[in-house]
Amino acid sequence: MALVSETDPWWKSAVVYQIYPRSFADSDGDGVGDLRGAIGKLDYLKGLGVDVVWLSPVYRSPMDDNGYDIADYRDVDPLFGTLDDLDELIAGLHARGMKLVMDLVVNHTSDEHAWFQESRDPSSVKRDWYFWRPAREGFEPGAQGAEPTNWASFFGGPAWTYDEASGEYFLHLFSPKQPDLNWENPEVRAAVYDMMRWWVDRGVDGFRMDVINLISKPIPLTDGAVAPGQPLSYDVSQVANGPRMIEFLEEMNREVGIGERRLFTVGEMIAVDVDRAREYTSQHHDRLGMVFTFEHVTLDQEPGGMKWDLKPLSLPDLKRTMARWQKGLGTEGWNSLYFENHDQPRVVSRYGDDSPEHRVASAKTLATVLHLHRGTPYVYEGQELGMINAGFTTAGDYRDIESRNFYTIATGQGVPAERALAALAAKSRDNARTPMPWTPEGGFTTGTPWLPYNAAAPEINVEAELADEDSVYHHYRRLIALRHELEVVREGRFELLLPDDERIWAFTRTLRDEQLMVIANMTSQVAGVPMGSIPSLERAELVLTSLPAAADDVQTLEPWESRVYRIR
Ligand code: TEU
Repeated sequence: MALVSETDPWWKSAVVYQIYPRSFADSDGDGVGDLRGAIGKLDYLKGLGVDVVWLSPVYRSPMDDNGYDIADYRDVDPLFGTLDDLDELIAGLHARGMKLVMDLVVNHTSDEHAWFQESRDPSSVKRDWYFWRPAREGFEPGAQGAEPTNWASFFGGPAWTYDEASGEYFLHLFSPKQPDLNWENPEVRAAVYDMMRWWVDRGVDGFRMDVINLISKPIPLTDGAVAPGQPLSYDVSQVANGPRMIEFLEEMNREVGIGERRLFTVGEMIAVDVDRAREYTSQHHDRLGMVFTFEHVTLDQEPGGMKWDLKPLSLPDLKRTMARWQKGLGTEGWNSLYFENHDQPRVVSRYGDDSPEHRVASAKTLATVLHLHRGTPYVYEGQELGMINAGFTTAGDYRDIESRNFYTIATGQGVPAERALAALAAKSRDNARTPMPWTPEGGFTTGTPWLPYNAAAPEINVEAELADEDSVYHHYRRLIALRHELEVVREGRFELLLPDDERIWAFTRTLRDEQLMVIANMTSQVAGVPMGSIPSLERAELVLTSLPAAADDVQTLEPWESRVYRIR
């Protein structure tokens, strides 16, 4: 007899917490976070109530991209600790009823991985494990424009690097130290599945799959569309969602036993639309549990402009985009719900108001709307504190490869330094990577942190927020508890209200005869609610609010006030 829980994926009621290990907790005073640091914080995570920890890469790596360049998939980098520490982390999580999801970075390896080292030799059996190609026809190898295709790397410059020793180029969609694996080769796939099984046997509960829809490439590799005035093609659709994506995902599922073992999977996907995401996450197939889309985090980006050209967010755009995903994935697929991760700026600075006056209320209200959508919510370390952007002002403050390359390339092309710095201040990945402030003094390390603390750490830190019942932290704790408690949060049908309203974000979630209504003022001014357009609140019970005390009626909302009503 099938148990109910076997047909209902367990992650539907789960909340995921992302640890970016470098910035989470440092146990040995070298200024870089590590596994023993994380082990020391498990009770903190349990207290917040999260079910799953997604651990960003801790594998052996030269750290060109902070570990997203892996040199050995089966070992822990000494910077972070040892395999024994990782085993202890897994055991510590399991003992507290939490699970561990590892980051799986298999679109590329590090150029220092043994596979790539072997592949450098043209006569090696591993030559075909990566994409080696001769110069463009009619071009001298190594000459300008001789790259096999016109693709740009996501981190700037061409996606091909010339290797003089063999006279050929290798493909790297990210840094030259991150060569792309050739998934067309069955040996590559077998090696990846074998490694995944090895981790599952070690006790991990699933995988967050880095840029997974880039693994199937359009063969043959050909030029992409070029925007006017651009030397290279930034046409992501050219390289994403290749023809064998579904086949590879299903094969991986079978070979690793993902469905059978009820493993958690989330695929990070650049350039995925709702229809494709529904195919990838369909409950009728064993492909992916859910995907990370980028649509709702590119709405403040000027399309076709310079990378990170800023555009003010339109609230109706954000609401409608999220609603389209809610409807589009429907009951067949499943959504991931996120505003932050290690690549995105802090949401309270981005879509909220990080001034001392409105920070707490806007952080809570952004959390409320996100967590009460249908899907699996993600909390990125520090988001539960309402942490704000780093506030860096000089190019030298940035450590991230993408940020540093961006600055060099933009200013090299004549973009004024102030404009490039303004873009970095808003969008740099380092905004999310400042060390986790555990105490007013910092408390992340006894040494010098690899990246400075946020200047707001004396006010925004774990110690202060644990002690304050009205803090952003306690609001997150309540939201997480609400999801565990109420079936309607997990399963309820989503309906957006007031789609065109520029100030109010309102929606309902409905399951059988139970309804939740979420209503939020997304501005720093008092806002009126058009009462005729929302369900009657006569039999409504207020279950959560962003303000310590809410007024009786909902006609007027304070700045960034949000309320959750339960109607039965
Ligand atoms: O991110 C993929 C990715 O697309 C990001 O580079 C993103 O587009 C960019 O940072 C937004 O400005 C994943 C990882 O999350 C990221 O940390 C890695 O650098 C990247 O893949 C390569 O592994």
